[in-house]
Amino acid sequence: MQQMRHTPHTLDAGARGLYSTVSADGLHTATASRALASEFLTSADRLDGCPRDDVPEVAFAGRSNAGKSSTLNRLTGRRQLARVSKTPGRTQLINFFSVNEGGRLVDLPGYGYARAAKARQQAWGSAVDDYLNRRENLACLVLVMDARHPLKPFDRDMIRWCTDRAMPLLVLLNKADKLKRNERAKALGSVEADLGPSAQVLLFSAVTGMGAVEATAAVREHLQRPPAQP
Ligand SMILES: Nc1nc2c(ncn2[C@@H]2O[C@H](COP(=O)(O)OP(=O)(O)OP(=O)(O)O)[C@@H](O)[C@H]2O)c(=O)[nH]1
Ligand SMILES: [Mg+2]
Repeated sequence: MQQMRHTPHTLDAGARGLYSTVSADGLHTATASRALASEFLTSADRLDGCPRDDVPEVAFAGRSNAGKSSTLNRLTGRRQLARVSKTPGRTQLINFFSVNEGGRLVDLPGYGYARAAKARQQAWGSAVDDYLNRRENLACLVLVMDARHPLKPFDRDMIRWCTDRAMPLLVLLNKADKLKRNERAKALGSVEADLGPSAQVLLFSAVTGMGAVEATAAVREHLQRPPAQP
């Protein structure tokens, strides 16, 4: 098993923002919402390149450009841990990050990146499909959607995939900073009504930190649990 490093690192303004949103209700909340300090571990372009051990993983899936890598950075308190880009298709490999307190975060390539060559798109797609269908380490899927354009066909496929396997699902309506207050409430209400009680749905912004305390606590809980049985 790969040794996890406990390298000290500096929290950036994002992580401090995460702390400052913790109110006075005590140490427990502060611990549960602390950023998930992490280090890059490795990348894989297919399933057999993934780490071989039984460390639980929480994977970030979603359409290209939805903000998966930005979300991972927000939750780890490190602005540049996973690579972010305005151009869709930035993340092209399955990227693994070791969480210092245990578990791993996995940044998946996005779906629906039209400008990539078809053959490459299919190669990424099959690596992600294999990861989702065969990776026994997977403990929870975080589905990142653009709050302005939720529940596209790919998102629905992912939700169905989770429901069919009883895979824990956390849905983040990212880029909520781009919505007005009433639009946020509407987006949250309609996605919650659509999904029912099987998934936790949060308004989120990787940029402002909205929803980060709740999302961090949810992810942390899944990282501490053994992976679901296949
Ligand atoms: N306003 C706003 N922009 C965001 C937010 N999250 C991400 N972005 C921007 O959206 C773009 C895509 O972000 P990424 O994190 O690279 O998206 P991704 O889902 O990892 O994309 P792929 O790796 O291509 O699949 C970047 O320009 C980010 O700065 C957010 O919460 N609010
Ligand atoms: Mg990415």
